[in-house]
Amino acid sequence: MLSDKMSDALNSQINKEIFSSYLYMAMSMYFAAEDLSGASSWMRIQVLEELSHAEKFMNYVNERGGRVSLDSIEKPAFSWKSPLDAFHGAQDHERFISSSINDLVGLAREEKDFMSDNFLQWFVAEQVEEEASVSEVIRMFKLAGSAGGGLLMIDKELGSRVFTPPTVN
Ligand code: OFO
Repeated sequence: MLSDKMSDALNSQINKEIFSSYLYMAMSMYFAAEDLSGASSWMRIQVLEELSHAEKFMNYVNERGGRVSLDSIEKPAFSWKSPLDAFHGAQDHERFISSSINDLVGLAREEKDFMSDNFLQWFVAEQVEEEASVSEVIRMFKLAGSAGGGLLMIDKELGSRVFTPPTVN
């Protein structure tokens, strides 16, 4: 059985994961408006990933006899200065999520809740990938600079991303 403290912290993380999907949907719409269909599609896949993260947390809370309590979702930004600025926003957000996962692991250890600690290790590894994939896109945008042709090539590359659902337990 989850402690109240752990249950509250996991519920707060569920809200953060759903906010992540909302933020990336807003970014996807921004890219669509900028005629960058590849970047828009990349972000739509990110939306699905985030929802799968939320689902993983919800399933876990249920499995441990906790109660999922969905809270309201904060309004995300809807416009960015440039494609690079949007991906910098995504990078900042992923760093924030990594630190939130680290705090959850810290709490699980403090409470000697080793089941939660073990469950959270999937997210610790996932955040390495999440941060790396956004950093890779930023690197590509920086290399392309403001050249229109380079931007189109990156957009095409981003459009080739496919969604691979993580195993949801
Ligand atoms: Fe982007 O990893 Fe979940 O929030």
